[in-house]
Amino acid sequence: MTKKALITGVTGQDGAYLAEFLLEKGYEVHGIKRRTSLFNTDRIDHLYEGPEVKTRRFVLHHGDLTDSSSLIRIIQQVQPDEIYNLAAQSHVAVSFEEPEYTANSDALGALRILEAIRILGLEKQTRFYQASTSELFGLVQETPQKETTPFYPRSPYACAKLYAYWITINYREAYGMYACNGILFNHESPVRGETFVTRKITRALARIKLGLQECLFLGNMSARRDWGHAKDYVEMQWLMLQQEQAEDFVIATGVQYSVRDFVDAAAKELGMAIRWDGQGIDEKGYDAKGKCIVAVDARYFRPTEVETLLGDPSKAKQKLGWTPRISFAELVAEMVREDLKAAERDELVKKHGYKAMDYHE
Ligand code: NDP
Ligand code: GDR
Repeated sequence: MTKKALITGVTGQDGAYLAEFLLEKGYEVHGIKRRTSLFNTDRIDHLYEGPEVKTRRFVLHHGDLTDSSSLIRIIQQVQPDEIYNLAAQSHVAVSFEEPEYTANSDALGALRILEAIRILGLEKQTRFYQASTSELFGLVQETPQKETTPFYPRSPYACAKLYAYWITINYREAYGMYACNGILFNHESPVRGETFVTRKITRALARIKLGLQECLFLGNMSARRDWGHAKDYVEMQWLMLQQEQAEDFVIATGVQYSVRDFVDAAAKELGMAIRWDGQGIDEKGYDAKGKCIVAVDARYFRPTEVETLLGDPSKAKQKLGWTPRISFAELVAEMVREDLKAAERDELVKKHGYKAMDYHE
């Protein structure tokens, strides 16, 4: 029997990698996307199989985590073996500006799916994965962080995800559902959203190199993160749903770098040496000609910051046999390579007198 998976947040970074991974495994994959005024399926367009509905193994449904009716309808129609709840307002800084919406989608969204499973009587049939986060550790109480480390959320995003984490465990214990949390540390890729710091850096430096942009403005460059590759991490999401018993796992590389280290690594990949000057809010980076190409902009500081995160993935290694394959250096190199290609395309467009695509944060 072909297994059926339902992915919320299929148009996002992880959703796209997971859909591709599950299709390769032979699954029928259903994805929930929300209605948008512009196309937002760039990351999954390559998975589209043509108009013949009967033979398609990749199917999209319109729905929204803030709309129970759509979730119940889709789950009833698909009767999935596995649900991966990846949809979220996932930007920590934005959550300070939209705290109520973030709670609605990220906290109550998980509850709505769990309730839909229960209302439809699928508790024993449908396995549930919740995209939990290292942001739960926030103001860290122990280093490195593992499954038993106490949480201390530091943003409306992390507070919402804390509710989703516990409601997943509660439904597992109350109703015997196979429901689990993957506590994932930061993971990136060439299709990472452009406003997360890694992608912002690789995209901006590539454009600066080609003269399409003057300067890269960042917030807290001392923040330290445990960065992995999204492609590695979605495999673990699947593995977590293939165990005999549902359990929660930390997924991380066990290695930590600062934002500034990431800038240096990306610049090196592009053959751009950066000379640093100052500290904290004065910090600036200059190129070989003495031109300032990286500077701090206080607009990107957060009201409460997560300064440092470092994961201990021992449990996942031992019980899931999971280890990350792609190194930090390979991740940076791949992201830089893809953003340089995109910048070259923009350069060509500009050379022919057209306005290149741009975005504003
Ligand atoms: P993205 O921001 O790239 O993708 C989020 C997805 O959720 C998009 O498809 C988005 O749709 C969708 N979405 C947002 N709000 C709603 C809503 N109300 N209803 C339906 N869909 C919605 O996130 P990632 O792929 O990076 O992350 C996946 C999940 O993992 C998220 O829950 C995130 O919080 C969590 N996580 C991510 C980590 C990371 O480092 N990447 C680490 C730990 C946890 P649209 O395309 O329309 O915006
Ligand atoms: P994070 O990722 O908040 O860890 O959440 P992000 O890349 O946004 O920030 C990482 C660190 O870099 C600092 N920073 C900046 N961040 C952004 N976005 N833009 C800047 O200009 C900038 N300058 C410095 C931040 O302050 C922070 O310390 C991500 C998301 O994917 C979440 O959904 C997920 O749960 C966590 O990772 C694990």
